[in-house]
Amino acid sequence: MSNPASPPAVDVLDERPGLTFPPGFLWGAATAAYQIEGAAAVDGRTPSIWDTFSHTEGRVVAGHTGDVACDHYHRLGEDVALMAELGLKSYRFSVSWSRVQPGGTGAANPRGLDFYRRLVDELLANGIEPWLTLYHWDLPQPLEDAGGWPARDTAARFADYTTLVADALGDRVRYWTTLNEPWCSAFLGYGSGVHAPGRANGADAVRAGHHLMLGHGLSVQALRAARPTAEVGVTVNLYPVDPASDSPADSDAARRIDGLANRFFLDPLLRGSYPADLVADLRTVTDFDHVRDGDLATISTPLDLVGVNYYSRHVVAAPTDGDAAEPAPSCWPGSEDVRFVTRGVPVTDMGWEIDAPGLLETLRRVHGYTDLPLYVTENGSAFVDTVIDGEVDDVDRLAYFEAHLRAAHEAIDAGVPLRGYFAWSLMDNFEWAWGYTKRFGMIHIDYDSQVRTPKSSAKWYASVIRRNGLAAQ
Ligand code: IFM
Repeated sequence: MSNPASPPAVDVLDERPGLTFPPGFLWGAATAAYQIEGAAAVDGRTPSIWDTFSHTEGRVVAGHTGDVACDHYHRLGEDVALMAELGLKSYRFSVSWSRVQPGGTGAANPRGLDFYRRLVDELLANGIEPWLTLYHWDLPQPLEDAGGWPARDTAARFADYTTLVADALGDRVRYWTTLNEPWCSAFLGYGSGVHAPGRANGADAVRAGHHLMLGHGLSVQALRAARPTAEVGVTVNLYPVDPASDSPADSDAARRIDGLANRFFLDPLLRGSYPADLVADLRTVTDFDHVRDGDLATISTPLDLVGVNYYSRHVVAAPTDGDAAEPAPSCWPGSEDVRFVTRGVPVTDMGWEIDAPGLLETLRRVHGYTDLPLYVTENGSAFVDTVIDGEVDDVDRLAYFEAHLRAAHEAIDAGVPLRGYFAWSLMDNFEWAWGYTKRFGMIHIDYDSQVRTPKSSAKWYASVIRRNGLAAQ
């Protein structure tokens, strides 16, 4: 029992100091074409693998598709005005390959390119730096029909498409990302099949990962040729991977998953080689005969920046007896039976553990690979939002951003050249296999009326941008 004479307790642990970010820190928000644009069959756009996948029964929750999404294609002016109200310094969007080069080969579609020209011009007119991602998972369907990313030729097609976009937009876009999260394209798209195109074959997933990176390298070279002054990078999604215990078996499970999740991409892209232990782990899956002389040199073509997408941490344990039966389709080929463990810490609506220190750890790790400028190109959380009297008070999302920005600031203090941060996402959108059932946005979308409502997190983020940092609490 407390002593009634003592003063009320002061929770000093909850007093957090204000933090200022370096001058010029690039505050942004991100989206992706298929997740927001809609207008799936408008102005010459043809299907991508996500159109096909979402229209296939049983692939996406509740049969949701990106046909309309946030109708951003028709609401570009309103959406850029909302970005300007937020005070965004930069907006990261992706280009729909099927919109600007229907079918994935041949001539450009001028009406598709016009949409992005208008978007970029509107951003620039509002003082917002456009940040263009060339590939956020939406391969033109005919390229999938010709073999998709497991086929080497897709990498060359990606380079052609890059040139076409660079020729059209390179005069007004400074920042370019080739790929977004190649792990998802390769291992969810071709390994477990929970993402488009929905194929489930470990060897195909590994080949797809390699050809995505090859396409990236060719794309960097195409961008350099078309626009020597462009700032070019790639975005990878990374996770700290911890063993559930200090047993050697759990440590080995963590090493294996870290190899597939992180080093599969970081090592070729930034060091020009595949890690030997990863190649050994995958020996029952593939003999890597798809890797040709010169590929790794192309993949590691020098960059100007690296984009890091961070959401959560993996904690893993060794298989228990009996786990190794018939391997089910998996996004962890060769390591299908590793167990993913939950620690009982708070999670988001995706079930992903909230782990802000993991962002610091991840940024320090990438900096260990390279001195290049780093950007957090995505970070955010899904929570169930409720609109009450026209307001959405998303305190959990706001707290998630706040904690991760503190971790980002700690990374800068630790010497990481972190130059910017992009919240995922500007607005609620089509969350892939989850359809519209998961909301990541700072702006609420009513999918019936298309009314946009900035949530509390949006107003808070605007104040962070204004003061270039976090207020004391
Ligand atoms: O919505 C996705 C985005 O497309 C890629 N990064 C992770 C986000 C949340 O799942």
